[in-house]
Amino acid sequence: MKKKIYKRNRLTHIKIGSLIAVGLLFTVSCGSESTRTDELLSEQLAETQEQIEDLQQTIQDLQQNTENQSAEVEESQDETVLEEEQIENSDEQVEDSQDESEVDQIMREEMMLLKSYLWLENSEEVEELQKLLGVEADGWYGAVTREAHLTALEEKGFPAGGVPDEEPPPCPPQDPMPDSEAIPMASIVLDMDGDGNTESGQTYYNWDLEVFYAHVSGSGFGPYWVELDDIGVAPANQWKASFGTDVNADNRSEFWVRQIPFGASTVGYRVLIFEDCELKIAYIPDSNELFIDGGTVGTSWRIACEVEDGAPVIVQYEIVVGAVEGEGSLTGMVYQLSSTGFTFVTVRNLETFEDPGGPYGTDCESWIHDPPPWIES
Ligand SMILES: [Ca+2]
Ligand SMILES: [Ca+2]
Repeated sequence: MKKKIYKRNRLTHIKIGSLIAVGLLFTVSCGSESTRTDELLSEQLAETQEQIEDLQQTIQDLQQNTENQSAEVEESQDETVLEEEQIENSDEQVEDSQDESEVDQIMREEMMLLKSYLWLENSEEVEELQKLLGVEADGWYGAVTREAHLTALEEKGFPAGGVPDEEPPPCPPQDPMPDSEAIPMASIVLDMDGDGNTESGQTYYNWDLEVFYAHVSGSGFGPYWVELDDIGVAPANQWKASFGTDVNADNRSEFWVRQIPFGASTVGYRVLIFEDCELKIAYIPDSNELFIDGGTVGTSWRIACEVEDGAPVIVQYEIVVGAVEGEGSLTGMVYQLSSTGFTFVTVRNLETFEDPGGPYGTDCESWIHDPPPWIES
């Protein structure tokens, strides 16, 4: 546009130049004519001057227009630049706010993943987590959610500290125990399922069936019971709730019941555990024997809670005093408690094991009721 205006101006200048030249030539060539001719020339000159003035005015007008147009062009260019800048700025703002909301979203999601949840928790937080994980959003934290949660955490390299341990479904209560009479002895405190809530352990006897039972019940637990086999020969055998332990340090109590009388100056014990929603007898492997404590001067037994290769174990010692010093024997059967009962670990004897001299069982015992009689306080 500027170029066009410039061209037009140049043309105008050339035209004016030509007119002035013609006028001057005319004046020079006609200088010596008569007065009439002078008048005529004057008229022509005036006319020419007028034309020149008109042309000058035209030039001025044109220049003015050009300036105005340039100014307008610049102005509009400025406006365009301004508009472009504004557009850029608003683009940046949009991008900024998009970035911010994306960062917020990512942070929210990561917080959701890292949050701690409870097993079988039912909450809006779980529902949000499930939506994020892309599993059915029913609001319950169960096995499917846990699996997806673990995978998501692993993908991001996040710790899985907030993922709850998978727990078996709550145990249904057992059918009622046959109508039985509680053995008159104080019940003992246990936590058979390790949930932190204590249960009460007790023994019962059914006169019609002539059967003893061990029975455990508590808030949100059971009741559960198990028949105690009668291994004694004397009809007066009685099973009594004795004490609770956690010999394998899994926070789940073992329920010790003793048979009285078991024999002269000895006491026999059964150990009960709670596994797979059942109260069970933890037997000595391949045996119906009881754990025995006590004895005579010649032969005695000790039950000890000890450590074997770093693992808590129960050791059943049998100590035989020989007629002559040095002829005695000491044998310790080492058992480890597992979910199915006791498993045999090893045998200790005086060749492989130095007699600690008693009292035994001071390494790993965790008695949560009265200390057993062989622990000297
Ligand atoms: Ca409990
Ligand atoms: Ca235990």
